[in-house]
Amino acid sequence: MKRSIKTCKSLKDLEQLRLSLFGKKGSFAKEFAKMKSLPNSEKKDFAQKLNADKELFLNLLNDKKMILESEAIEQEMRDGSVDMTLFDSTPTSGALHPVMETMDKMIEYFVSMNFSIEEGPLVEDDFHNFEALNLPKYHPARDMQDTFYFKDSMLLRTHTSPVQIRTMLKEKPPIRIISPGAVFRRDYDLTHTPMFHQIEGLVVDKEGVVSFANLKFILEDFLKYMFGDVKVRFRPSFFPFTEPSAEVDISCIFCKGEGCRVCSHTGWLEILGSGVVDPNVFDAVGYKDVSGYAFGLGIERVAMLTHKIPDLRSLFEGDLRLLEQFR
Ligand code: 2NM
Repeated sequence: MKRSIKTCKSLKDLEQLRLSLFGKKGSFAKEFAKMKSLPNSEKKDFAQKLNADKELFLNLLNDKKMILESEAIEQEMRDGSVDMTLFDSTPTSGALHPVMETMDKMIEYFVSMNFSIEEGPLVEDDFHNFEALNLPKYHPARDMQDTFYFKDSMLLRTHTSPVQIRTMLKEKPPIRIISPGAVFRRDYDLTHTPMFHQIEGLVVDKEGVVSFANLKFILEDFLKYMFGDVKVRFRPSFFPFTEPSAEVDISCIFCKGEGCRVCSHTGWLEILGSGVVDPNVFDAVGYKDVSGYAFGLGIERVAMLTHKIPDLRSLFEGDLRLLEQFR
């Protein structure tokens, strides 16, 4: 019986054992009943022995009950807790981030037009990011860029134009490239994040081969590929690295040019910067008797317009509820 109590596995079984010992028809009831038929001289000894046994078994039962109860509580806690290391085998499909999807679509267009893709370092030096782009030190146009600087005039590139400079330094014309990638500026508000993505393009050939007319054709065709049936407008502008320069607008894709809040009631959305490459840029890379055009645009802005994403910052919060909408 002692052994049965010690090896008992559940509170229910233990209760059965208790009843078989201490129930109305249990062993102890039967033993105590025997007392009546004993001679008086033996009663005392018998009762003492029986009481000692009773004490012993009550203790055994109690101890075992406490052990089983605490085991039951531990089991309950284990069952109720979540095992973070368990593998969830429910299949889920990922989604391309809208910025990358938009970038891919842009790259697809330019690759189909025979442009090659060039990439370069995110950490640049002053020469490739500014100096070679007709932005000499203390030029007021550098105020246009709020730059993240490291020591020794190293910096996070503020545009992907240094990739164009690197390409021209290592290759001879003709050049026909795009440079997609991340760029960095010290800006943070509703419409600016310190990191965003750009695609820039550069076409260079012998003097007179590429002209503003080629630039105009490619950009009009590109914008119709990206936005569908839109009107395209070239507006004179200024960039240190191009002359002449133009900003390129499309008719507002929300109000079809009628005027709405997105286009600030102008009917137009500004998408691109572009121009004919300034001779100073070619001088900086040692190119002679060439002409070319270049352009650049921000990818987030296009992704926001085509997907109607109202807040730029939501693109960088890593919230799955945004991504799930693009599966
Ligand atoms: C823009 C607008 C206009 C540009 C110029 C060059 C380079 F390296 F050829 F000089 N790369 N990108 C350029 C020109 C970029 O972005 C708004």
